[in-house]
Amino acid sequence: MKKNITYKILENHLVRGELTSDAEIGIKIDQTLTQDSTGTMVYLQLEAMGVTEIKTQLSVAYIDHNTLQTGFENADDHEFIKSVAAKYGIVYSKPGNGICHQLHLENFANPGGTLIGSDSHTPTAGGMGMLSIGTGGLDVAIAMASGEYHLKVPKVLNIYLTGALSPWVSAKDVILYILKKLTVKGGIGKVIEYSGEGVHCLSLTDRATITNMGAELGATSSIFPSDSITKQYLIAQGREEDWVEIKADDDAFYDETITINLSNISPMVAKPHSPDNVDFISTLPNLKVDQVLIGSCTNSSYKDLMKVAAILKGKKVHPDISLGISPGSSNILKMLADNGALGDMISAGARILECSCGPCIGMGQAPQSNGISLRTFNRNFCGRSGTKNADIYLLSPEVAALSAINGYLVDPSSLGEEILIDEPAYFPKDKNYFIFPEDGNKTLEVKMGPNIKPFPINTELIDLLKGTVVLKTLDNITTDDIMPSNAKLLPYRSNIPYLSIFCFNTIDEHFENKCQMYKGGFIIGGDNYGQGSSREHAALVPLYLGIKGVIAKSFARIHKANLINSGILPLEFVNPTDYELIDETDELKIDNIINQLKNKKDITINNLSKGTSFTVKFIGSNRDIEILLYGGYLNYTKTNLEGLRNE
Ligand code: MIC
Ligand code: SF4
Repeated sequence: MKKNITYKILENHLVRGELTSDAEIGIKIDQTLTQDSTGTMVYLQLEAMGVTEIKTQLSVAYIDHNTLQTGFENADDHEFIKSVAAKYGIVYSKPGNGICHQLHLENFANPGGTLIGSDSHTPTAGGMGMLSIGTGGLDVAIAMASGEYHLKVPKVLNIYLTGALSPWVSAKDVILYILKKLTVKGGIGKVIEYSGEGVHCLSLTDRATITNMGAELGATSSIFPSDSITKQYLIAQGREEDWVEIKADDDAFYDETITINLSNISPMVAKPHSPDNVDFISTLPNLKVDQVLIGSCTNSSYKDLMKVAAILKGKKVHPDISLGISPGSSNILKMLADNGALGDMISAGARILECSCGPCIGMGQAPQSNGISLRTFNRNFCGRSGTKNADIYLLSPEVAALSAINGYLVDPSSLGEEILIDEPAYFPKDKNYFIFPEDGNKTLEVKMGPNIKPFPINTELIDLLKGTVVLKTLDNITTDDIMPSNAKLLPYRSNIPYLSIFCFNTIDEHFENKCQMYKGGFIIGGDNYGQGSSREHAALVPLYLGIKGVIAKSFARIHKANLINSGILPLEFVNPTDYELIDETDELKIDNIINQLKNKKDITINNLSKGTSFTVKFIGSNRDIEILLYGGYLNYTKTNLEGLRNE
């Protein structure tokens, strides 16, 4: 069979199973990354496995999400991560260095390699032809311990790009256009592979913007070929030796192909409150704006920020607007400082923020009440900005900068000649924010601050499950809904008991009380339950509160894996209309669950309150079933790790 890029990389890394559509395989993982808000849990889990060494070629621990340090909690978490990094030989990226995905692209990602990361936007490295997948933290810990990651062979969707971008249309518009077409569910179970002559008009960081937001499509990963543009970027980063050509065979097999003519795309915007609520900017004339934020792992590259600086040069930010800019990395910030672009931004009246995720994860810059905020970020879920009644619009850096001057959302289509910025021929090689294992203090002592609390571990599955429906949700529930993140809560990512008070807070502020009252139970969900981030807190906190199962119409990939990893049953309605017949507070009972799971039969659930029954199914591999029987992946791994490492 003529191979696509995804299959080529999977084949080169295959250590278990057969590379056929839908089969469960194990692949060798070359690199892992973590960030601080998921990282503490990852390293607690690694410690809990009792391993003495890690098996990956490279693992990096970035500190980028919570760098505010409003109390001791975060600084303690950073110290914990730093001490574990020193113990295991993990590269540590200090706060201030930048956003994990931008930094990984600059410093470590390599074409043809495999990467998993405890952050949903890990596929950013797919812009460089690396097969990179966002996973829950435990998957990363286990990949470090065993060198392996298990996944179902994804379908491969080829997006064939023709034409070229029109003036003032950028990579952000391309991915927003695709989101409009495919929706937040369109990528589930798929790797999205880009091909066609249109690929050649996209720079390396343009490609990374597109693969980054493949996460918003629910895709397992997104990937571009590695070509002369990739090579040029690696040369500029002083890493030419990392370049290899990666391309699909002529007439490669794809499960599906969509053709998109780049020339047909106009400037786009994602309207509140979902990244797929996309429209042409021209449909929103006269939108008065209060705040503009430029940055995040999607759009904080050198090229993006140079365009912004060129637009702001000699102009003034509108009096009614607060403009914030957070560069993706310290090296980008240095380049902007050295070439005068930073001065142009400051002269225009921009607020320069730290090189970190910052407002993208609600760490500061919450908009005013009912505020309108334009952002170059990737998610605009309700409440994520820190202001529940604010309206967040996602768009390109160019349009963000133009609007910051104008005071209104600007449609750039009629502006004529656009500003063109090339990738630089040379990036600085300062690496002083990194601590490499050879430079670090080789102490084996792990530093645990008082805010780092034990995390819940499930027990073996029991045969009779009984419980109350504590919550029934609508479709597309996000992990931001399940376990909100903001400046007040992010400091507690290593304190599950405290976080539990806020579980589902934006949907039902009594959720935690109800869980206490009913001693846990079940959640009923709609379609695409758990979309968005990789945070396993959205499974660990419900586990802590006694949730035994989530019964939904369908699940988002990473969250479903996190539920399995925690030993919480993710069950799907056989007949989705049964969803309508269940209410909160109904008592549910599942008999003989172990055999029903093992036999892979539809599972009968009795609704004791209504005197009815309905059927659900568990969609997963034999291995997933084993993990559930053990009460989660950590229990399973503790028993099976030696086997895994020795094979
Ligand atoms: C996000 O963008 O939602 C986050 C914050 O980066 C998350 C990780 C987290 O919740 O810590 C993600 O994308 O996985
Ligand atoms: Fe950070 Fe935002 Fe990117 Fe998540 S999406 S990694 S919070 S910049």
